Amino acid sequence: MDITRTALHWGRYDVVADGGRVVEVRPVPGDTTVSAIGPGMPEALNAPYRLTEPMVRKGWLDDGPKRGTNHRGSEPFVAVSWERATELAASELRRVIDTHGNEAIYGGSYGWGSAGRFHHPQSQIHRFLRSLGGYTDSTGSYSVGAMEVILPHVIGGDPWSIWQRGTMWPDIAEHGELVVSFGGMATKNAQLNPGGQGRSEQLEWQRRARAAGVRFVTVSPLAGDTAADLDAQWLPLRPGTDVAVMLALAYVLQAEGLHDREFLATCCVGYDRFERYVRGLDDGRPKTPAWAESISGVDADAIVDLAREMGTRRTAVNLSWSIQRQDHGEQPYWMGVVLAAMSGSLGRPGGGVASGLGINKTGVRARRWPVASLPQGTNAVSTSIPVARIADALLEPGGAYEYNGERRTYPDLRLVYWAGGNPFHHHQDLNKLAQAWQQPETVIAHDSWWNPLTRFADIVFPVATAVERRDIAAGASDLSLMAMERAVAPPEGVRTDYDAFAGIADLLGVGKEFTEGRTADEWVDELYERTRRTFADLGLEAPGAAEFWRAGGFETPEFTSVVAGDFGRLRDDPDRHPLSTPSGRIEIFSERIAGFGYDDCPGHPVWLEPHEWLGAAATATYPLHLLSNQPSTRLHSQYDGGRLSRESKVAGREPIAMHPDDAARRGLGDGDLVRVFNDRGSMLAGLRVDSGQRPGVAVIATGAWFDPEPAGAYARMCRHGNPNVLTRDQGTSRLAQAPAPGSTLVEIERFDGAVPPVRAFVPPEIIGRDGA
Ligand SMILES: Nc1nc2c(c(=O)[nH]1)N[C@H]1C(S)=C(S)[C@@H](COP(=O)(O)OP(=O)(O)OC[C@H]3O[C@@H](n4cnc5c(=O)[nH]c(N)nc54)[C@H](O)[C@@H]3O)O[C@H]1N2
Ligand SMILES: Nc1nc2c(c(=O)[nH]1)N[C@H]1C(S)=C(S)[C@@H](COP(=O)(O)OP(=O)(O)OC[C@H]3O[C@@H](n4cnc5c(=O)[nH]c(N)nc54)[C@H](O)[C@@H]3O)O[C@H]1N2
Ligand SMILES: [Mo]
Repeated sequence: MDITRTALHWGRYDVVADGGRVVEVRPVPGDTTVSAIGPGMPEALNAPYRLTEPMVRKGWLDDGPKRGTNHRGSEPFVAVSWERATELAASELRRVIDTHGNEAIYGGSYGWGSAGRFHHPQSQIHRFLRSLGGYTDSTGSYSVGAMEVILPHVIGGDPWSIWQRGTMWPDIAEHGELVVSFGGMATKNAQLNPGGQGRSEQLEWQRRARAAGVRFVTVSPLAGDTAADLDAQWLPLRPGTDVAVMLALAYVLQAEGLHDREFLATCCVGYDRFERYVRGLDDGRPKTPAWAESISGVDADAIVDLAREMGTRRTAVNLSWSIQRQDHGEQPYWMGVVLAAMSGSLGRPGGGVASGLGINKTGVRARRWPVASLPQGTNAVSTSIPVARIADALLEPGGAYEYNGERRTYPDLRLVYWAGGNPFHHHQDLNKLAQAWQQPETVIAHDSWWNPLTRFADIVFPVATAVERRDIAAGASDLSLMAMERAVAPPEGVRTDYDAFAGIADLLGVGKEFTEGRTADEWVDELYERTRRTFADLGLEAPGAAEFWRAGGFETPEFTSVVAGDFGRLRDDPDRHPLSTPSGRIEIFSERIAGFGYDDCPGHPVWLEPHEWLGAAATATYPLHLLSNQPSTRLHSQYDGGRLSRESKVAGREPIAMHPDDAARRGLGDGDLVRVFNDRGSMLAGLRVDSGQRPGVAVIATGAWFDPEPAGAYARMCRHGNPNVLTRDQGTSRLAQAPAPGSTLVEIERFDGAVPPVRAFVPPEIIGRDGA
């Protein structure tokens, strides 16, 4: 038995290997915060659906690259040698670049990968494609796509700056009195940290704030979105109606004179126009608590009480990321800032506005010591698409769209190269994506498993997992710099992303540019030395390499002490400390956005009905609102075949929860196999009856591997429960064009058909070996 310590997004573990196979993954002794995802990994690492040789889709191999008429996702594969796969990928990249130019390559490759500064797959693919002359990239994220575009207009700064500028836990614990969370602070979302979780500190800080007397309010369709021991008050609402509740809170603050007039006048612009809207002076519709109750279902008296409390106590408004992953997702974020500005707490310690408290290390600390990463070079192609417009881009080359004040056209994409991320997990309306995915001439993908991404590819490179590589891990705002020792060698036939790219780069004559003559291990050592030098320049002595690897890591001190953010400085002296908005103030009204002329995102925050919600006419056919939130048993689709996730399934499918009244009305019971459907698609799921959610709402986690039924009466139904067969592929608005899976209506019935087995973990048909 060999025991090796490593770090993953979900914590630090000791990996136990026997005969070159991982047999156990156990938490580092003494760490009680670590996630249960780790111990379930061996099943997936050694699974029969692990990729152990390069594969090429039969149709692509026989007919060569074709446009539009492909059958990706339903054809068998042919196993090939690494040499052959490398040659095929290199000559195809050469052909596409020579015939169509580098812009024809889509290398946006959105998504997560594994922990590690060097082997981070997106850094690898971007460096590789840049060494070839560039590619069409993606902008923004599925996480906070609407926030990233709206907040720079409203509070200035870079798209994620709220992460550092929002209210922090240490301040809340010391000075705060009330935290009002729209979308809660689900404890499941604290078990991860992108880049590597040292020790999870999120829940500890929540408890400290509670112990210091802070009161919590959760505005959310689910009671369980806040830890039980915080004794939060639960205000259940209809999904997608947060803006209505916030507007009514603003109405009460204004009507009772509790709004911070001086701050609104000196540190903000446009309050007067917004106030006219709140009072209904132009549209004849005052945004009263009764009005908000009719939309959101939140009790009007509770809104009045909450507004009074917000206007008189030190309050932090917390905006979960889920509330902007929906139709008009820009509005709750804009309105959340305005509400904080009105409350009198913005710019005062422990009060104000935060985004994503509860997730990862949000609010724990603003920064960590800077750690070196693989340099990516510059992209010679400037074209990019908003990340969630991928299906539209593939379907409409040259098609026009609007984005953040610009009129743009989609590039003509011929080749898609993916390493890190899984579009058949993260994208909406997967039936539409599966169709769009037939357009490009070639799809190349790297992954470790036969999952939906690799099944829908032409050339597949089988790559090593995090426990099969040596690297250095450092998570966002984490104090730990962690050694990732290689626990086992990759299985026979498996190589790293780096070696795959280096091989192709060599054939294309840019091997030296890509590798700089270093092996992967030499790069890791180089990155550690670069990190040490940076730390030393900033006055911190890190251990030498030998000591770092011997000790398994290095704990840094705090990088900066928590300081009152720039909203505090703005409040103190707005002329001396303006924000980087056009006015230098918080833009309650934005002339720039108003100038874009978008009816789906006008000049100040407004309530706009989502396309699908519980108040829509479509509820006559699809009466349930489907939430697809982050899984507690996985990181997205990663380790869906691991033990924790497999054991959570109901009737062999992803569990879906609904209220007892909704279940009773349909004659459904706990454990039933159900069919969930709307006009876009359908899926099977296993029913859990749960009174901890608002009636009318069904909840299923994202991440079950997409498993479409090939033919017959239920053709294209996902047999396994991937909710993205049901979600709508439509941008939040013309401003951000961000994904909006949160606005989805469905109906649910018992599944009475012949029960199809789940085949997500059964490899596709492999017919022969090329050249053998
Ligand atoms: N309906 C709905 N959809 C959603 C969301 C939602 O709330 N509802 N949430 C959205 C959000 S916030 C996000 S961030 C996305 C997440 O979407 P993704 O980030 O695409 O999801 P993952 O499952 O983490 O995909 C990571 C993939 O990379 C592979 N991988 C891991 N390590 C490596 C590596 O070292 N090399 C290579 N080549 N591959 C590797 C994994 O096997 C996996 O297939 O989903 C979005 N989609
Ligand atoms: N275990 C685990 N943790 C994760 C991840 C994971 O895959 N697994 N993913 C990570 C990533 S990439 C991200 S981006 C973050 C995402 O963080 P979030 O987007 O905040 O997480 P979600 O779980 O999607 O949503 C949180 C809650 O919001 C509530 N909600 C949904 N719609 C509405 C609404 O309209 N109004 C209100 N008020 N509430 C609503 C739901 O009840 C849901 O449980 O989580 C991170 N943490
Ligand atoms: Mo995310």
